Amino acid sequence: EGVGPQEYTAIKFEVEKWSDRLKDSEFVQKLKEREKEGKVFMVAATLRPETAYGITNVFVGEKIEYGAFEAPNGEIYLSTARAAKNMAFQGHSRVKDAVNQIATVVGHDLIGTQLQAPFSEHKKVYVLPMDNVSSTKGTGIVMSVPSDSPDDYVSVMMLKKKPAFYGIEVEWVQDPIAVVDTPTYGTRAAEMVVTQMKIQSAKDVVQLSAAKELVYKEGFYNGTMVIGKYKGMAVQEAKPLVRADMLAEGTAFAYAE
Ligand code: A2H
Repeated sequence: EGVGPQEYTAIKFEVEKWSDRLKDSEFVQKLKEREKEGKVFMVAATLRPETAYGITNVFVGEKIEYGAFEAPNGEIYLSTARAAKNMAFQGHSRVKDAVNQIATVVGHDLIGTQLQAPFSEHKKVYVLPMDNVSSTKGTGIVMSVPSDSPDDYVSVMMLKKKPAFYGIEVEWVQDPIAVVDTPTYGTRAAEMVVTQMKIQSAKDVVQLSAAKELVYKEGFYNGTMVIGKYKGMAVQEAKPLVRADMLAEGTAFAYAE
């Protein structure tokens, strides 16, 4: 882990339709009773909010336990209990109060849930599984940007190859979107580096970590936005502007840990 606190942007994805796996579940029942009090969102923590235009899906860990927590503004957020506690100290959750954990669900049962993603070119995105999601980082929910993240690209590639094996529909895996242009790797930096390094699986952790380093550095320091309000601007300059817009619109909030 790094030295100082990480300043994440916590992006909110409103739940459009729960997975069929949650049909008749106590989880959905409990939320139904509360939904009139506030909309339900899955919350993903990112260090690269300017890549949100390229979100194709959201990842959860199948074995990770998530809770639904009431926020002071009346909205309901899905995250790990650990993150909800951090949010409480930062004014975004009431989980300090035990009564404010509304319901609990395991990641496996969230697969196939449909979410609204107004900031992405794909307005509807699905929840998909990823082995490398950590339960002790961010909210335990990851926004997937396969154009600019080798982790996300490899996971999406594996899901697309064997949808039945992973228990998903192939249509839930949507196409990458060009977000950032880089001098060395073009607009599909993650795909280019993963292909060049012949990375076949998320289990190639050493290679994948080298790919991440290359893609992140090139995208963040040498990249130019090719989409959205800040098209043509350097990524480094666009990042704080996109973040500020999302915070102002209420589609995201600041989250540190
Ligand atoms: B980033 P750091 Cl395009 N488990 O968002 C695993 N990974 C997680 C996570 C968790 N529980 N929570 C967040 N993350 C990912 C976008 C992105 C990210 C791009 C490029 C680089 C990048 C799209 N995924 O991160 O360990 C999230 O992926 C580069 C570091 O706290 C989050 O930002 O430094 C990043 O890891 C946070 O990683």
